[in-house]
Amino acid sequence: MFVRPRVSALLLASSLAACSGGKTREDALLFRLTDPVGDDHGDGELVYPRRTDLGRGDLDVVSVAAFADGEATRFEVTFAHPIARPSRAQSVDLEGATVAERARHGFYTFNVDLYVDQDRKPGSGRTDTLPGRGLTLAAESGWEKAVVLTPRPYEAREALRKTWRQVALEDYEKKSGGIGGKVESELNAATEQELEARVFFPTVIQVSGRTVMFQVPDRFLGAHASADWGYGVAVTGATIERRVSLGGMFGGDTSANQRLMAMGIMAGEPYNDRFGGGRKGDPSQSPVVDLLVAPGTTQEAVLGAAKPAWDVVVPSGKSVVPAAVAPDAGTVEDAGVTVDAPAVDAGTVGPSSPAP
Ligand SMILES: [Ca+2]
Ligand SMILES: [Ca+2]
Repeated sequence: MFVRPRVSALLLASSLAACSGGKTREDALLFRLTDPVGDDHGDGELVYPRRTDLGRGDLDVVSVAAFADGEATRFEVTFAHPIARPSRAQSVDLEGATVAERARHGFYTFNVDLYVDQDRKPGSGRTDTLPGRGLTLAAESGWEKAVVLTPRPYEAREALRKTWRQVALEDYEKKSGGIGGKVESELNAATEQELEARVFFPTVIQVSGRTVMFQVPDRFLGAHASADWGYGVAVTGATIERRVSLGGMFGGDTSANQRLMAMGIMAGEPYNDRFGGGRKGDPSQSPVVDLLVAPGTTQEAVLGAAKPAWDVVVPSGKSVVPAAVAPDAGTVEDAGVTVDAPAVDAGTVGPSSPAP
């Protein structure tokens, strides 16, 4: 199952290289979302880990843009600070591996999740987020596709596959008792199918200054990313050390990275690999550092103690299609949310543009 992503990654890598830095005349801005500067504090109280290579501003997203790029969408996520590059001098775990060996795609301190609500139909799609994110999307913001930009995409995919497989096995066991070999392989195949259809881990990635660019092929999203779809964007701190498998040969799977590469949060002072400032008595608090939210709500509220459902942001501002009264989806009125208009900005926005 790793053959296909690697092969297509190579093809995309060569096409990206041919475009010299990812910018071509055909570049067309599909949409751009902006996020406040200085809100990389989760619910308002999150404290960065105690370490020298990660601090305030480093995980602060200021914009997320999407460009048509051949048979793919190129996303560009821009942070407030230059992106930390993996070092060959810094070792990351007890095995003595360096950060550069663990993270081979030019970044290592963050994950960016993109939950894409393609049909905008209430009640359609998944509302859960990836393990370790601690967030739930609103029923009218269910996602059909998720894109997970993470420093170790192959390992993250494998970890998610193991988690989903475990959930599938447990669900089946609860309903039907024991699991035979045939059923188990059917569940494995169904899990792999769901993962392939639903979640994409980019491997064609470029880091330039404050911006990380990554490609998502049209064959995954079904088309270029649309300004009429909804996007849920969440940034977490990344962990890149290798988890050691402690058994789990039968049933219980302890080798899966249960937080899927996301750094956790705890009450009180931060550690080297954990955010601090978490709420006491709230072990399920989201460790998300920066979040894009729809107009009318705040990041601090969504990540706060009340944990309201999280709404995706629709770049075009078009409202949800009411299921019962939508004879023609093309006539839905504009809700008036302000976002950069691609027609005006196309060609003027690029990886080197200063953020607002
Ligand atoms: Ca921000
Ligand atoms: Ca934010």
